[in-house]
Amino acid sequence: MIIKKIHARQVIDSKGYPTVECDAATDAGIFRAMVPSGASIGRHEAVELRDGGNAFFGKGVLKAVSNVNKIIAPKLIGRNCLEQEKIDRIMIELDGTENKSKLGANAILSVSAACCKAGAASLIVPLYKYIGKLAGNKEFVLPIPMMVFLEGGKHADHSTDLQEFMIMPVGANSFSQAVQYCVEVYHALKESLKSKGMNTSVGYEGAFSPRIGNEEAFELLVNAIEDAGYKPKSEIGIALDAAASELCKDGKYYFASEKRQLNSGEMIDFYDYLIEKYPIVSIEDGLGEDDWEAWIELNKRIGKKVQIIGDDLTVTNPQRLERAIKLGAINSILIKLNQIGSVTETANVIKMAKEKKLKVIVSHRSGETEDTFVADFAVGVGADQCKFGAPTRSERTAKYNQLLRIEEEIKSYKGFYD
Ligand code: 2PG
Ligand code: MG
Repeated sequence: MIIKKIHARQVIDSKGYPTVECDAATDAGIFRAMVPSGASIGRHEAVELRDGGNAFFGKGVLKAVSNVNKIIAPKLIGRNCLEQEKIDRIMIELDGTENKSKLGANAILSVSAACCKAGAASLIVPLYKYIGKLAGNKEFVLPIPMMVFLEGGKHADHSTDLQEFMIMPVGANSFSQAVQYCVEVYHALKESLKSKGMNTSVGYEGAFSPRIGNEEAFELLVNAIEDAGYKPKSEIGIALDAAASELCKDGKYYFASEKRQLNSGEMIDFYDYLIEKYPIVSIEDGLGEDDWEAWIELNKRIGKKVQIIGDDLTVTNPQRLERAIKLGAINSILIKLNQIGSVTETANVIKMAKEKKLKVIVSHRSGETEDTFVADFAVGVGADQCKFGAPTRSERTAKYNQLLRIEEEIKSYKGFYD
């Protein structure tokens, strides 16, 4: 079906900052995509184009919007919306830079995702199935959710140095049961915080952000899992996103709330200690984005026991993933569409990761929107897990709820230990 119109505009994301929204029109209707935005942004991510200046504290995206409307749209109008790869290639070539700094990854991704939705609609198939076709995947499974319950770092004020303390319902038998486990533990945690006189205000992703120590967070989670009637580890595990690049300065990791600093080796010892003491099943960005040697050591030391996930390390980038695979730095990869900036490139990185038997976790950003594209994308590419925030706040629940809808069509749910 022919793309008749492409039109972008500036809208607002869940953090209250501008982001790009794009409409792609065909005879089947108008298909809309919105772009998310991170707070702890990896140094090697594709460029999110911001206007600078005074408006919106420099965070406006009118340049990116204009790049869609004036540069990208004229080249795509009249093309077939089913040519996803070609559409993405045209935009990559129009940009012409390594990191999409000319047009902006936010501009390009908005068009890429809107055209993808138009493609699915033109074939009258569910979006996840269409994405499966694009990604060469026929095995649709519901991903295991990784839900964040306590957040600090750049995501909340006055809380932990480590960024995200999540739970994974590893013992659930279906996606809807996994959601139930998580929701029950979330409310158990809220009650326990209240009973201790702790603050129950939330951070960017809907997780609680009380003033607590880093290790205390694990204790609170274990207690909440038990309070809700579940068994830590066998039924519900803990996943950590340290977002360690944010702690790292001159080769040292600073824990401001504890006024202590660790070197890379001490960080690895710290994780070794944590996984022995708590039911941790996964560690994301345990080390800084360029601390390669230490990553190799971390994966060697504890990669057999827990997931070692690259996020800022790999930034959904094929070259960085290739290096990580070659060095044996990770056993899992976090995938964020806006780290690389197009549907096709993201699907290709996932293919690479799967070929090397890495676990694939499709993720939101701390700044989100009501768009649920990423939920269909996770199922379409056959991701093992998904990370879409807390089971609260509409921009997060929109994704989980979309997966609940998809579950009515496909029941397949692989266990964590399968
Ligand atoms: C992360 C993400 C999402 P941000 O580090 O994994 O939780 O955070 O979007 O701020 O980079
Ligand atoms: Mg992360």
